[in-house]
Amino acid sequence: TRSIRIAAAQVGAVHLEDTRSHTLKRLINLLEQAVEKGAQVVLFPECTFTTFFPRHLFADEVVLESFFERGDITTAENTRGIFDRAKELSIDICIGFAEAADNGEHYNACVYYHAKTASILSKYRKIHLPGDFEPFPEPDAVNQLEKRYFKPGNLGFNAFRVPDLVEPSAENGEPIFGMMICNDRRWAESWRCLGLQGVEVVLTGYNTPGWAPQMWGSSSDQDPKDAREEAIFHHKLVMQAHSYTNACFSVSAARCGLDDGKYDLVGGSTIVGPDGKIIAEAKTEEDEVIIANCDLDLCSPSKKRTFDFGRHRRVEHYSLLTSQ
Ligand code: ING
Repeated sequence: TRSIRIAAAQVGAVHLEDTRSHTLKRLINLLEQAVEKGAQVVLFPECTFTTFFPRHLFADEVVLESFFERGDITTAENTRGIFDRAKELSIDICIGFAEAADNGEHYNACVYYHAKTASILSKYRKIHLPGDFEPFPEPDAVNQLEKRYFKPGNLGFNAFRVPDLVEPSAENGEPIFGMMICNDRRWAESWRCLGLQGVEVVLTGYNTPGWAPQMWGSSSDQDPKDAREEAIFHHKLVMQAHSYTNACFSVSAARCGLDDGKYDLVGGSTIVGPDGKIIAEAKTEEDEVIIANCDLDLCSPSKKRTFDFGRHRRVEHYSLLTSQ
């Protein structure tokens, strides 16, 4: 079979004042837990080396730049530790970070690191940036300033084959992975771009507020408990629906918990099968590893029948999708 043991490393609260080394140690600890559970691949959340800083407005450029990684993330001071440990443990990781790119632009990025060759197989830069450029006028608003701090990704949605995870002689060949980040998962286009490349596993890290009425455009007299439950419902809804309609597994890893005791991020890390059913999900909103055996050949029946894109899709009727 082409079964892979894939884990999601959910990361609990990360505070503005937490040191880089403290947070990195937590990530390495999660990696080691995943290895103990037999994981071959571990997904980490979006922007996971620091607190989710796009919720803040920074006047000081130097402070803002401190949240970004520059140069080779596998050898940079603040981040190399997780890649060195992944190499030692021979486990692949997908991990999100804020990228200060060589072209002078800033992106919300993630990489797939292949332990056996100690190399980055693929990099993705978040295309759908939610929220706003300017903060809301209300002083107590929960802001989301990704449009201020990042440029839309310029690498597209690229599926890629990962060597050394299954028997090379297996009929359907090496597993086909794809990556997206947080808000991307709410847009069917992200998934279909990967689905059309035959993707079998979609990896998605996320930071999703449990309470952000201004950003949602909902009235702030909404019951916070209901709002939080709805945020988790919508997260699972899109992971399940798009896994089903693209006949692929999906893995999601939350940055969650109460950053700085006040900024609420929801958990709900999941592993979903090609039938859209949840096969593993986090029980806490803390650091937690979830894991599942993903038999990729379970995607085939749906890719060959119900969602055989070649036989059933009628692209001559879809021009609106790329013209506006
Ligand atoms: N966070 C949120 C997300 O897409 C959001 C932003 C939440 C947008 C809810 C709309 C509704 O999960 C990030 N980082 O994209």
